[in-house]
Amino acid sequence: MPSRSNGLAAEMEAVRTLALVGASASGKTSLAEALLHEAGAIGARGSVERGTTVSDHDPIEKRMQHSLNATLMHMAHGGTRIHLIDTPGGADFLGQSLPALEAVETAAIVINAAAGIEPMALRMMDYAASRHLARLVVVNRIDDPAADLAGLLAQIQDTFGRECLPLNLPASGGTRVIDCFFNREGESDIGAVDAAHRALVEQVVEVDAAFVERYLNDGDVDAAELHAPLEQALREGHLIPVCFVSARSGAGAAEMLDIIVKLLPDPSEANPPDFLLGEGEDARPMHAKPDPSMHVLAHVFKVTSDPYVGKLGIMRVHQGTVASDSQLYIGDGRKPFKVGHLFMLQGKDHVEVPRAVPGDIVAVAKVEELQFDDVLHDAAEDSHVHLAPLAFPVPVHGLAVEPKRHGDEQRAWEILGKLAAEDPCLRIEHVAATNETVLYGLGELHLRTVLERLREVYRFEVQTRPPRIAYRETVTAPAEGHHRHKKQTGGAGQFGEVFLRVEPLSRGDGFQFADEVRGGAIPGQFIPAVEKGVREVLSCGAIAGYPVVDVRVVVYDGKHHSVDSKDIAFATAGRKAFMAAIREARPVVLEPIVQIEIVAPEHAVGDLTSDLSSRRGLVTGTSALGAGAAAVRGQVPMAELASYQSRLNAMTSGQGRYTIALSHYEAVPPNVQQVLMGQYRGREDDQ
Ligand SMILES: Nc1nc2c(ncn2[C@@H]2O[C@H](COP(=O)(O)OP(=O)(O)OP(=O)(O)O)[C@@H](O)[C@H]2O)c(=O)[nH]1
Ligand SMILES: [Mg+2]
Repeated sequence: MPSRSNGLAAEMEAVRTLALVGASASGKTSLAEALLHEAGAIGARGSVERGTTVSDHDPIEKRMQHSLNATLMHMAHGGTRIHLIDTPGGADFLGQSLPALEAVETAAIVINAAAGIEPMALRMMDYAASRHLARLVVVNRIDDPAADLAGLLAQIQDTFGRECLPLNLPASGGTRVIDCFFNREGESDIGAVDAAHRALVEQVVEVDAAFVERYLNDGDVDAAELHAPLEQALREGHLIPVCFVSARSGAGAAEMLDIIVKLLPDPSEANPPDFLLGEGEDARPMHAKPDPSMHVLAHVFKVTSDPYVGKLGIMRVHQGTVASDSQLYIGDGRKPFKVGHLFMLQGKDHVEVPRAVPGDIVAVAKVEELQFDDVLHDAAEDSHVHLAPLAFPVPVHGLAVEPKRHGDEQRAWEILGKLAAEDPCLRIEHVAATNETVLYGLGELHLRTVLERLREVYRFEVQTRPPRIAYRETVTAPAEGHHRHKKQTGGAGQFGEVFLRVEPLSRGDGFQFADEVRGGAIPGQFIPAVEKGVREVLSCGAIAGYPVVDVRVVVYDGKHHSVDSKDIAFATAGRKAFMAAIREARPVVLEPIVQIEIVAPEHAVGDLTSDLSSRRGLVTGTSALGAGAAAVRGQVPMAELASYQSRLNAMTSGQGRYTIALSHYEAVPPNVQQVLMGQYRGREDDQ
């Protein structure tokens, strides 16, 4: 009789994990539906248009007819359990699609046969390669008469390499597919099956000299014997198989299930994920072992919380077996939690399961401490294990938000904080310089869906506007300032007099304060008060109301009075002397300049560069990225990027994306400075 652990090992070998990734509208959600239907997991096949798919179950997804979240599904085929993750194809939702790659052995890059290779397919291919995943190219929509399948296959090989070889081919006008791995007979819509079979077998045997020899001697090797070299080729990226399917007609869906079960790696056949043991610079690489009898290592790659269902943590088990009575620790936390009910998800539905082996993707409910990217374990030595971080795009698209109802600020902060904790590409920040709460995301669409969720799920209304620009003030020449503060009111008076000078510092040097008062003209005990007064100006500004930076202040003389001098008098004198000095020191307003990188179709490059110049920008380089895409890099003032995404959409038919990162601060042109100073005087006058 097999021991319990052998039984679990067999259970693990019968698990496959697959993430559907690739461009928006390539048909991932429809394909998930076709696969679930083919495997018998659902009765009728739903459609994206009618809002009846298992995957797009969120009301906002249904309305938009696009996926916005990574959705988990599972099905059984040929005694094997398949975990399928459908991801959104929109570049605004990389915070959902990228973590899915941490939970699977195989990334299936779905390509819309009528649209060709789109930028998201390139991006996902790169991400999957960087995580050492097995990759499968799925050409969807073979029913579409507009599709040139032979041309597309050639383009796939040009773009992703000659190791992209079909496992099956479209036939009978795209109404079915013919296998070309196990089978070598027949004629497809795009060429003879035999030729495709040979190309595939030759590629696979290349990873093992013994097989090369057999192939050369016998002219073929039985595909049934090629399992080990096939898995090796997938692990090493020596083979990127291609399969054809129509999610709409279902042609190729059964064959795709067979491919998943028979050819794609089980958890023990894939490259182990890159874990790190230790913190910071001392962290060293560590591999989890896909062994159900070892201690547990599981990674939380998604959390969701909503007011109705509560919190759900979704984890991929990498090592050991998690059962409902398991006690698991979260990272370096000291108190374990009891797993309780374990669920496999089918879209919005839950199915309770008794345990999860390596490869399984399961959810636990109502564990409030669980956070995105946590590692769960049951052994003390694993308390400092992390998954190697993913290179998430930095959210730079900002929107200032304010609750419609006064007094709701704290609640807004809490709910937005919760949403940001679920999405690694969403950030919420209180910007002290402008006193605003700013939500940063990957694009307008991203933020719009967050605000819709806020409104529909949390019933919370906010007003939004473009964030204020974080201008700064500084000086460009040395100058002197003086102020005598004298107040005589009935009893004790106030007296303090300060002479100081300001000097410009290099950009980024901040603020320096020096005391060069000789002979006790200002007694030492009052110097901190002078500095305090000076520092008040630092945050409020002297000419346009923005923080003052990169300036050195030297207090060198003053006067005091033995009775009337006090801290408040010197603070006032210091503040006013500093303001006076700044106004004499050729002050300027500085603005943030960002590095921008725009990725867009090549034909738009001319428009993009001239548009950047018209925004006071500087183009520093352009380069071709392959597959008709190009990158434009440059520098541009942040203030010129308000609603840039819509302009970019117009110039690139919605294909363009941009990222920005703060580069440095630079003086604004004199006309802009006049405007900013005018607005400040306006505000001052109002008060
Ligand atoms: N003709 C045809 N249409 C398809 C096929 N697969 C999907 N579609 C249609 O293409 C559109 C987009 O399909 P989805 O399944 O939502 O695409 P997706 O990749 O999930 O898109 P995102 O969720 O935005 O990433 C829908 O209108 C589908 O009905 C197919 O095989 N053939
Ligand atoms: Mg979808």
